Amino acid sequence: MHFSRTSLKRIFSMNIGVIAALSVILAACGGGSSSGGTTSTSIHPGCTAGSNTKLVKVTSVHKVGWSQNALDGAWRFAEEASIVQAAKAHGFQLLPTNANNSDNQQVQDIENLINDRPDVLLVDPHTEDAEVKPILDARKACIPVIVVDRDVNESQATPGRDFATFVGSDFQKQGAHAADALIEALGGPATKATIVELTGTTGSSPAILRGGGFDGELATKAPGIKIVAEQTANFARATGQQVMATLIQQYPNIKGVFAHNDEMAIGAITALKAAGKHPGQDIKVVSIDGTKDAINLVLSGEEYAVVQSNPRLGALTFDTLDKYIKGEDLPAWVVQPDKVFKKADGSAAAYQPDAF
Ligand code: GYE
Repeated sequence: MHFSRTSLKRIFSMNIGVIAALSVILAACGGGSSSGGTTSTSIHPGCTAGSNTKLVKVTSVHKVGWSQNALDGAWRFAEEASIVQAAKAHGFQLLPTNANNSDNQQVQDIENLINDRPDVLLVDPHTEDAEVKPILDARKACIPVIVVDRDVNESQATPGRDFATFVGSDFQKQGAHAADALIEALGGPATKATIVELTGTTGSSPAILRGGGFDGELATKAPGIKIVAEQTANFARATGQQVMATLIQQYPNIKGVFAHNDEMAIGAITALKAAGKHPGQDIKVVSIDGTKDAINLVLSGEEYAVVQSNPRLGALTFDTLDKYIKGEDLPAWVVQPDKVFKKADGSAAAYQPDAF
């Protein structure tokens, strides 16, 4: 198509006119940040800027913002696929972001998503405190938030007010189950032994709660089993291997390892073998998640047990969103139930085909 200079100019000035008219309409609707009674999809009817999330009426959803904290391993890939699939099944447009394990990046991602005016925002916070502010900003912009997988610090952001609800696992219970499995592996509650704990990303809700659940259960059920070192390996396999390589030199007599996730346990097992140990025989290893790699180590006997942390949160999250749209009362926490997988009782073999 070919336009003369003058016709181009006319089209241009016509568009300016349309844009100006649209801006007036948007401004009259409360356009960006405040006041209720609007027909715009960006501001939900009846929402006053900064009001209680419960009062944000979302009658129809088209655009869903999704702030993922990282895409760095089997667990996160499985979670991402599950969210993408569930959004598609609902016919929603998903706006995905990936913060690459950076709090600064995730804060920026959430602020950018707020500017995209989604109808609802899903956030999987990297750590408990850092993403509080942008979540509160979303509420102020009348965009309801569902916190998924990792929780936000609930003393700073309250479910049912600042965000709709939290959908995720009971990390504290996972930690307690891991302790029970390790106690069993080491010979029962009367055992005397030393162990080490590889912790997840510092300040993240799974690291805080898995650590608390494990340490508490161990201290009450088997006080003769002592944790001689607790060190972070950031939920990462390579870091788990490095940290374990150092720890096994410092503490050559340990009898057990608890890793906050499978990736770190797999790295630790590699390091233990390189140091001449025989995981499954002289050192018992327990971790959390349920990846295929870890379940295979349970089946080969190198890991004693894996506590499940189900990453397939998509269906539960979008069912929760459906309830929110219908105006149903949501609990403060929608719990994703988890199991424990061991070789001895056949549970690891039964689960293996479904592992991620
Ligand atoms: O255990 C780990 C991932 O937040 C529960 O994050 C999740 C944890 C999971 O990096 O593998």
